[in-house]
Amino acid sequence: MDIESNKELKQLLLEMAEVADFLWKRGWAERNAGNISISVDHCIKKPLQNLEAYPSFELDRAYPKLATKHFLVTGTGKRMRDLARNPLENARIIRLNNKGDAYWIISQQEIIDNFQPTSELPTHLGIHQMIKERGSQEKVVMHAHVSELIALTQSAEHCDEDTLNKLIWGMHPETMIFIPKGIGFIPFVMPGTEEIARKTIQSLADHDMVLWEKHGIFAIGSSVYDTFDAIDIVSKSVKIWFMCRSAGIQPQGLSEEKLASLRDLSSRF
Ligand code: 2HA
Ligand code: ZN
Repeated sequence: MDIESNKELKQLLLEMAEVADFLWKRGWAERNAGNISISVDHCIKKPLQNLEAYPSFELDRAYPKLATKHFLVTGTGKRMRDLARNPLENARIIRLNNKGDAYWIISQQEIIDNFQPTSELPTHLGIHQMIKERGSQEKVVMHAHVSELIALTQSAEHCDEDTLNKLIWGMHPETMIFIPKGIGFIPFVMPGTEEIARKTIQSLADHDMVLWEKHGIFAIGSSVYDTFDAIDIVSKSVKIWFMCRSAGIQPQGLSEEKLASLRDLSSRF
């Protein structure tokens, strides 16, 4: 399948590339850090028929809700800065089979360049399946190594959801407005595993994003811009907290009362 001949797909790939550049420039995507997937079924009007011609790969588990679905995914080992400059080489479309337990890479017919989807594919697919199950509209899953957030998880005191969320909400009113369900926290688990995927999905059921101890963040959104913005807002709050601490100021945060009013305001958005 040729991405360039499909206007909508091409647009999504360009948006993914632009946000990859943001991640790189923020310093949240060293080497091959970070990964993005976008549900692109709505762009595929005529699904391919000759799937046998494409490389196929089994998954470790089935994702029945994702059977026959298409995703634009970044590649394992690929750099966000390279994706920004050369999107076609660093992201591909995968299409799951009828059972949702294997996939084809369908945007690289006859190109044997060893492209493999992100090592965090289990978490990406698990989240896309959760989104389908709950019937919500998010299309994008994004992972980045946000330094400020990783730094916080170096302190046992902040490896706790209540402390973490009080901190982020307290630094700026818009954090509560845009991230009202807060951040879920997952104590260290090996990356790329089914275990981390399962825990992330559980945690996303009642949070806006999930922080992996000493590793990074996973967020979802309706577009790559939305998803990036959510991460950016949280990062801003944590930066303010660190700035205060570096200047010897103990940040006061917003009171419970003010946070409750902001929560009310957020529910009206
Ligand atoms: O894509 O960030 O967690 C590389 C990673 C793995
Ligand atoms: Zn990572």
